[in-house]
This record gives sequence, C-alpha cells and structure tokens, in this order.
Amino acid sequence: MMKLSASVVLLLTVLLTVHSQDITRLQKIGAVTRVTKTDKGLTVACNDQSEVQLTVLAPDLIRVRASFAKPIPSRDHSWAIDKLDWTTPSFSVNETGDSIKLTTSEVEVVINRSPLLVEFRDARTHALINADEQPMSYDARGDLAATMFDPKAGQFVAVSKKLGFDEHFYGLGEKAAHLDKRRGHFVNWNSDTPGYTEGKDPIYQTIPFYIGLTRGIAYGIFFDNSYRSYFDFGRSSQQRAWFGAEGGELNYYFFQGPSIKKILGRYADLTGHMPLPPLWALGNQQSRWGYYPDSMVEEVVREYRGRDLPLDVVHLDIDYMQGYRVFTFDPKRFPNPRALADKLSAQGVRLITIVDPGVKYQPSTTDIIQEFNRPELTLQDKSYYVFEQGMQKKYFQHRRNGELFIPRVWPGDSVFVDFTLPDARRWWGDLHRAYVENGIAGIWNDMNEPADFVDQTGKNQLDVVSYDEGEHSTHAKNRNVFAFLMSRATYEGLQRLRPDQRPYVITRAAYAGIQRYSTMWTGDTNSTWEGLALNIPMFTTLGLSGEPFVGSDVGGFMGRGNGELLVRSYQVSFVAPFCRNHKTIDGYDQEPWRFGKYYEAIIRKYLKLRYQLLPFLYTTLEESHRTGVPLFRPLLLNYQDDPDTYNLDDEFMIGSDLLVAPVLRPDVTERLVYLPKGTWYDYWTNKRYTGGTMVRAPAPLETVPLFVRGGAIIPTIPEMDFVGQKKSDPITFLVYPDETGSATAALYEDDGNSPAYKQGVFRRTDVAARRQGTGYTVTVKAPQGSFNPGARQFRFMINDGRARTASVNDTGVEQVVSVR
Ligand code: MIG
Repeated sequence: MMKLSASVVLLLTVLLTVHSQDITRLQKIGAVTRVTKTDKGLTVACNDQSEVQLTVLAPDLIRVRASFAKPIPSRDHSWAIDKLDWTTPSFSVNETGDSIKLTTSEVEVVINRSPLLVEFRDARTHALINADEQPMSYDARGDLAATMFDPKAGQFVAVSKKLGFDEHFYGLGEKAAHLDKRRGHFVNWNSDTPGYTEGKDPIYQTIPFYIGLTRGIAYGIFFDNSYRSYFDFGRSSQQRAWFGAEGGELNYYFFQGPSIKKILGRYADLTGHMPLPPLWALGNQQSRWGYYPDSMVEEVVREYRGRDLPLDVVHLDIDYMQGYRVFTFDPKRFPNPRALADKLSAQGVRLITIVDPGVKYQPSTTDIIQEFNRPELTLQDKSYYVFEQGMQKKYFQHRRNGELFIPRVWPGDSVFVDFTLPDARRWWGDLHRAYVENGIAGIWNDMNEPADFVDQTGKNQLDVVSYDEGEHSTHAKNRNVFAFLMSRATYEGLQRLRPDQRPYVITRAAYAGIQRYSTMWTGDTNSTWEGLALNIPMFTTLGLSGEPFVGSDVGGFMGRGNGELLVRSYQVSFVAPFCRNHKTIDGYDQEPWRFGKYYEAIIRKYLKLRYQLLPFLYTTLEESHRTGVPLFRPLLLNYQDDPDTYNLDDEFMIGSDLLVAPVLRPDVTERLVYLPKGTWYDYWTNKRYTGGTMVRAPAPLETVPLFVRGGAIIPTIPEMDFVGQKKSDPITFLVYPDETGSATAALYEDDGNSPAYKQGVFRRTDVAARRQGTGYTVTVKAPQGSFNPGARQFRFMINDGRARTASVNDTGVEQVVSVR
C-alpha cells in the first residue's frame, strides 16, 4: 500500500512537471566585464567566466553563441549548417556606459551590460523587434533535472524573449498544430507516433526554427541544438516566449526581416537550398503497405491505365524484402525486380522502395562468409551481407558499456548504423546499388526517428553512443539528427550511383537542413476529417520551416475512409508537391476507384488538372529551390500586412497565384473563403471578385473552391498519363488581368531529370499581358538560360470573362502577340 501511494505521488509529480520547466529558476549569465571587437563580430566576457559571441554573417543574420562559466569552445560543428563561408559585411561596434551596440546596415544588436540582455532593433527605425526577457540561463545547480527527459543529457540551457501582446508565431517544422503557434508549448524529440491527432507532440521531426510576426514585421530564430528542445510561445507565462534544450550549446541565429520571404531565403542560405527533385516526383504516386507480389503491382498499374487515371510512381513498402532485410528482394514475391521495373517503365511508371534503418541482427550460421554476386537477389537466410559487412567494418551503434545496441524493429532484433561516421554513410549510400541496378527510381526512408518497438519514447536509446566527429556523444544529442544523416547517406549514395540523375528521397523524420537531401511526408495520419484538416497547417508550417517538398498520405493512413473523404483529400493534395495515396496494411482499400465510379470520376478530374498545371507547379517549385520560399503557402506569406491572414489555416496558396479553399468537413456544399485585397477569379467560372473580404463559394463534392489572383498568368499543358508522356505542346497561358488590365508570369523549364540546371541549362521565359482597347498585347521576352525545349506553340487565353485566344510559335526571341 505504501509502495503504491508512493508511486502514485511519483506519477503525479511526473505528470505535473511535464511541460513545466520553470526557466526562471535557472542560473542567469553574469554581467558584462569586457568587450572585444573581432573580425566577424564581437566577444563579450562576463563576471562569471561566461562568454557570449556575436557573429555577423550577413546584414540581416546574426549568430549568438554563449558559453556558461567557461570560454566558448573552439569546437564548432553542426550538421544543419550548409554555408560556413560568409563574407562579413561592414558593421560597427559602439560602447556606452550601459550598453554595447553592434550595428549592420539592417539590424542593431544592443547588449545591456548588467544584467546581460540582448535586444534586436531595426537599424533604420531603431524600432525594437526582439528582446531578452531575462538573461540567457543554464541549469548550474541541476534545478531542472527532475523535469528533464534525460537528466544525464547535459545542462539545460535557455533563452527567454519578451512576448509581444500582438505577436504571432510560425514554424517549428512538423507539428500537429494550427498555423499560429502562439500560446503553444512544443517539444522536439523525433518520435514515431502512428495515428497522431491534433495536439500530439512531439511527432517525427525536429526543426528548431521559428518566425515571430508583429503587425507585419517578422524576424526569425534558429536554435541550432539537436538535444531534446522546448519552445514555449507564451503558454507557461504571458510574459515570455522561451526556448531551451537539455544540453548542448546555447547557439542561435537571429534573422532580421521584416519580410518572411527574405527570412526564408536567408534560412535556406544557412541550412541549404532544396535541390530540384526529378520532375516526375511531381507526378501522381500510389502506395499501399502490402503491394506484393509483383503481379499485384502490375495489376495496380493496369487499373490506373485502364481507368485513365494519371500515375508516375508506385511505392513498395516493407513486404518486398526477404524477411524485412533491407537491400534485398523477396525471391518469391519479387523474383525479378529489374524485369518488373522495365515493364512498368514501358507504361511510364517508376518504382520506389522503402528502406528502414534497422538492419536484421543475423550472426552467420555458416563458417564461410559467402561472397555473393547479386546478394539482394540471393537468399540471405544463412548469412546476411549487410549485417556481415557492417559488423566487420564496425559501423553499428553500441551502448556506452560497449555492447552492440540491438533495438527491435520489423526484422526482429536489429542494429542501427552510426551515420555520424563518414565511412558508414558512404557504405550505406553505396549499398543502394542493390536498388539502382534493379531499376528502382527513388528511396523512401521510414522508421528513422529511429523507431524501436522495445520503447517508442527513445528511453531505450539514451546510452547509445555515436562517433559524432570524435565526441562520442549519446543519443541525447544524436537521436534528432539520425534521420538527417541517414537521408544524407541515401542522397549522396544515389548521387554517386547515378550522377546524371537527380536523387529522389522521401523521409519521415528529420532535423533542420533536411531539405538538402530529402523530401518528406507527414507519417501515419488518420483517415478522418480531423486528419485531413491538419494537412493544411502542417504543410504550410513545414514550408515556413525550410521544407518545401511536403505531402501527406492522400485519404489518410489509418482506419477506414470513404469516398467523400478521399475526394476532399485529393482536393488538397492535387496541388501539394508530394501527392501519394497510401494506406496501412489492415486499413480499407483506398485506391481512387475503391468507392465507386462517382468518386473516381471526381478524383480523375483533379489528377488530370494536376498534370495540366505541371508547368505552373514546377515553376513554383524552382522558385522554392532558388529562394527558399515554399510552393504550398499560408496566405500570410503572400499578404504579410494583412492580419486577417495571420491565423488562417483552412485555405492556402500555391505560389503567389492560386488560392485553394478545400472542404474539410462532410456534407458541405459551400464554404466561406477569405480573399485578400485585389482582384480574384473563380478558376471554374472565371467569375470576378474583389478581395479584402469573405465570399461564399459553391463547393459541391466535385468542386474545390479555387481562385486565381488577378495579375497572374498560369502556364498549363495538355493532359497526360505520366510526366513526359507527350511533348509539352502547346503551352497554354491562362491570363487573369488585374484591376489595371495587366498580368505577368514566368515559365521555368529544364530537362526535368539531370543536375544540368545547376549549370544554367534551364529556360526561363517571362510573359506579360497588357490590356489595349478591347484586346490584349502579350509580350513574350527572350528566354534566359541554355535549355532548348524544341519547337512548340504558345497559346494565350484571356480569362477575364470574355474568352479570347491567340497562338504563336515559341521562337526563342522576344515577340509581341496581340489577342483580340
Ligand atoms: O511500423 O512500412 O509511416 O507509411 O506503411 C510501421 C510500414 C512502419 C510506417 C510508415 C508507413 C508504412 C509502415 N511504416
């Protein structure tokens, strides 16, 4: 009895302390004693031996590093950072009695000496943007140990900022939450969370980057710390927005806006720009946990083609392997994967295979270590080549006590690669030969939180050690970067194996910077209306966190959906970068035709529209690659000065021009849509609206409210069964004039497959239309770039309510076309 009540008390304490780190109890950094100007910024010494370093990377990008009760260590390493060589812009440092001021052309950093408080101001207006609410702090006495997930992780470090009365918060990557994160408390600890619902936190990914927005003025903060971290945007106190981590350095980057697009551009410069995936990655994809044997895959493709539904990719889930052994194919289910890939390829369909991190723990049952020629196709039941090689090379993770770490995942007892080892990453990447040689087009990385059936919280992994650049640190630091490094190994492997083709990788877990190596999907959602509604804030939030290529299992992953839900789900995903229907093994079948012809016909209409919009989607995707601004956007990204957009998460935009207001509930035939200021056109009827208000839009099941911004030109191509089936000819430019009768567009094209676009082998064509009298004059500018798409026609269609068209041949030089 005593024992029981003791544990009840303990349980209560644990429950009450979760989410309740009281950061005001932490030891605050000491006052400034000395300031040294350096080549790149300044260093501040404190009266408690702490040190603070400000580094000016760009006029709008300042790094803040602090070390408590000791000097800043010389070791400085982060997996997330892509660009290390910044050319320091000019800046000045001024000391006054109370404070030190570092000024660039855009931002003014003011450090108050005692107490040490950091403030960021606009260099032009001196307006305050972001300020410490209390000095940076650390857990010198172990006060927070009881509230820590891993008390041995290290010392808790925290930053507390003043919370603006009118401040909104965005970002943090993959969160099952609304768009505006104000009043939220979030944890970053990559976790396998099947069937998650709104509010579940943490889930799969860690992107410790957020944007604050107050009355149109934005800043960004990237807390580059891979330990379990916490972000509190005014939940625990209305005085502060704080962030902290269970160890590691206090190390953050401040991004000066005021524009969010500019912040996203800088964030991409710092953590990497997404490379372009192959164009076919924008094609429609179909998956199912349980497509086997090969004849079943062929059947799926036959259905797609027979039903005139476009399709580019089929995914093979874990059942293609020999007893879940990665880098093998089951000899009965998939005896000849190459032949299957070739057959599908003749129909324009590619294969993607899932690859999990768990390598089956399988000590050899024979003395002779077998040399296999094509091990992926040979029985591995006596000796498994991936396990053998990894053991020999000592690439698998161990616990602190030296024991091999043996988590339990799909193959049963398994081992994980230490992806912090450069040689191990190279080996893992090279193992993808087994897929590339069998005609597999892309790789899907799952379970890389890493998930472990023994314990999904990660507690079983706390003493697992990784090499970590010689630091031999534990999972407290490395768990959150495990997936990032696995994706990196995969991407770099595909790049080496097929240098003439762009790698295509999809991942579930991630850390900041993941966009350099992988695209993502939002894991195990529910086939429910709530699950569908989460798509929008999750996709837009990921876009605001540096991950532009996102998508969710169309129709939802778990449970039983229905025709209506599936149609509404396609009405979101038909313009999402990643459009893949996927379903769990014991869920109800969910391919587009499974609920009958009525629903199938509507789905067909949206899939076909997706393919017609490909030039628009690809042009917008290239913009994401180049500028860091995502394709799938919350309205506030395009209308940052409009507070009516700040908390809007049941509609979204694609690029700057398309506004989609999907239906997220059953039995609905119309909905209210907020249209920002300006002219808008109903895509279906060309009816014109003046924005700055809500409009009532018809939304029967076959119609998703879809609006085009006045001033836009949308390039479209003829319907196709798969990407590249036919030449993109003609290209039809749909012209939607603004109030003044003008509209503009850019069309981006390249070979869609090779990395040559990085060397200028692309074609960018600017098009502008202007009203003249009752007609329009369209100017097609001479294209930029050296890609030659061959001869084709350009058609212009004015959609202002009185359809007029004209066509010309694309001559590759400037031409003026009159449309009457
Ligand atoms: O433990 O590979 O999110 O898409 O179908 C489940 C089987 C493992 C989780 C993925 C899901 C996939 C499933 N996987």
